[in-house]
Amino acid sequence: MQPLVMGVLNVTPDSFSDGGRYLDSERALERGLEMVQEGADVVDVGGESSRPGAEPVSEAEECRRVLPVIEALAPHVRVSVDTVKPAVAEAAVGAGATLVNDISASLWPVAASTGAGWVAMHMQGTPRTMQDDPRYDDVVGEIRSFVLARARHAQEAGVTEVWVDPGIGFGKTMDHNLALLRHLGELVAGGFPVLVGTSRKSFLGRLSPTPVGRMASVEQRLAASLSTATWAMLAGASMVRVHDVAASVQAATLVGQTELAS
Ligand code: HH2
Repeated sequence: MQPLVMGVLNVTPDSFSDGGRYLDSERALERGLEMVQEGADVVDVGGESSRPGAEPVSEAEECRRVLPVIEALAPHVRVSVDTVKPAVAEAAVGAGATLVNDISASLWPVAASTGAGWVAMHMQGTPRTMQDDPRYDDVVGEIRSFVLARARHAQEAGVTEVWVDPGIGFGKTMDHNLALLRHLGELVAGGFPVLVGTSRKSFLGRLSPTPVGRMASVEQRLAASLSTATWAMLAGASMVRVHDVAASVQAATLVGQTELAS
């Protein structure tokens, strides 16, 4: 089956890639509708940045940012809410979101009580400190066990649509991220649909060819973002979370077509 594309829409002043661009609801809605035109299957609306070192925001402020955008977008496309706060997730589902994208992997009770789908993502530590010194004995095995255990738990609690996500960049070094991509098939074999988000992340800035010693800017990470998204889809990911929707939809279509070819 053709993998799905989830477009990122951050209604925040400080997200690492699109921070400040869509803080205004009108502009956020415009970008959301543009993503629909570009072929996004899901638009993921977030009101709190999770970039390394990001400051938390209050529940009221997060709701103020995301709810009007979710309400306006929901008639046009499937909407997910990117939050770690139960009250925000609940309000977002009330406003029309049908998927809770949860980087804390703890909100399954909200999904169970509202009937929404749920994404369980792995993160080591919290956004403030997660990149300080992440360590694992067996990064692939530990993350696989963690997300699959949470996913089974959610299923037992009555959540009918459960996704798992290795959490690229969330308490992971470059080597950890690459190992997770290399061995993604092991997570896919766990039996839950897999979501992967590599889009424009900083480890790609270090891989993209630029003058020695320089990081590629977020705008210079399209090729690496697309390559890693395509890698993930070929390894069996059922959805990729991306900023560059139009290009990623082309890649997803290509992957879908190659699967049909004999
Ligand atoms: N990455 C980010 C945020 N949410 N959710 C899932 N399921 N998987 C991810 O890899 C993921 C995520 C970070 O990216 P972004 O939203 O662009 O930036 P910020 O956290 O600064 O708002």
